[in-house]
Amino acid sequence: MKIPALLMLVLAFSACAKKELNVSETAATNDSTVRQATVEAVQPTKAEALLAMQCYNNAFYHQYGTYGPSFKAYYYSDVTHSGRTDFWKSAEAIETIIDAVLIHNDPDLRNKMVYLYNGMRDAYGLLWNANSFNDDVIWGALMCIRAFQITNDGGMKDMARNNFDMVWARAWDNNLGGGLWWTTANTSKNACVNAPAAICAMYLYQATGDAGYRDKAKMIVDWMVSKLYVAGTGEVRGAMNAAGVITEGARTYTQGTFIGACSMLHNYYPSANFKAMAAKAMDYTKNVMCNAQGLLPDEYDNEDCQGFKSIFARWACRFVKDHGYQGTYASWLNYNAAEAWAYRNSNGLMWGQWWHRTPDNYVNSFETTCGVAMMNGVWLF
Ligand code: 7K2
Repeated sequence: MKIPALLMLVLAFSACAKKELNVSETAATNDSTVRQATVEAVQPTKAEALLAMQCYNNAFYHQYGTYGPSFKAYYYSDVTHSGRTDFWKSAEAIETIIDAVLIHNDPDLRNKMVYLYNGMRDAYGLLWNANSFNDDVIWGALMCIRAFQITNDGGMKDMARNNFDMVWARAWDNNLGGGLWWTTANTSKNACVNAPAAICAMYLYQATGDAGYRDKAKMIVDWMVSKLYVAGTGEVRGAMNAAGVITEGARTYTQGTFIGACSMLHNYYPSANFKAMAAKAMDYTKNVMCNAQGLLPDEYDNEDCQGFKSIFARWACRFVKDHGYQGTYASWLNYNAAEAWAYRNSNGLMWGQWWHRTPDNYVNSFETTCGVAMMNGVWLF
């Protein structure tokens, strides 16, 4: 029997609603009680991981017209639909739907992924050289090359390649021994451009066969190891300024993207230390950045930080899968997925504070990528 699309939508929407909590609502007033009480949170199923993505789309996805023979779409920045999510957050929200497409192979999600990509082309054009943030351009290029891996659409590959090349040309130099500048002002070299650029370059190498991209990835990570990575602890620091002074510490996304880059480089340079450094960076995140129960931090410093955990989840889970680290890290990552889902709101949205209930009326679309990426990420391994 064919279920009408509208009915499907209604079913999906109503299923987003949170059915039960593992702790009483009153316990949510006492943080320490909640943290203790929810260690037993029930592991979300794969169907729930798909549902989480669908709830996200119900809240934020907006299709706004045709794009050639296809359609274009964007994610709203928040539940009030006050406007379009900005460039880099859009790229990361699309990375989140890419994660879900890879897990579920769901045709509706795949279509939405393509329409969202079209929406980026529609809003920002093909070459993003007007954007002075090299990190933004790299997040966009990374999204494109990952979408290409699913669709084999040459336009996606070209967009990734041309934008990566543009950043490389304007941002790499030998000041500080190498590394990409964060913006065109050339004031600091940050993890948030270098590590995702290394991942993007490895995917470009795989997509084009051009070994120059693999070489660039290695140069970037070697530079990060020399300047931003702390060998004794596994911390991946955020930035070094033009005077060579470290100006930012670790974030979950500096850890996650470094882990992702090392994880890929290991396959081509197995005798180097890449896999061990990735594991060390995982350990730092788990043992130093998480709370006593292993819950990832809230990262509410500013609005850019609120979605960092989705980036961590993506690359940490892939590392676990690709290098067989389930025995070491699966229960920790599963715990985070379970906690995020346990505290979803009545629309099935998960904020960044995975230790108490998401309010029904307060959520932005970047922050809420985190739980979705975490829940889908754990189904990779
Ligand atoms: O300082 C960098 C980075 O190292 C740090 O982790 C984050 C969060 O802030 C910036 S990156 C954020 C920028 C990305 N491009 C668009 C800008 O509007 C945004 O500030 O503190």
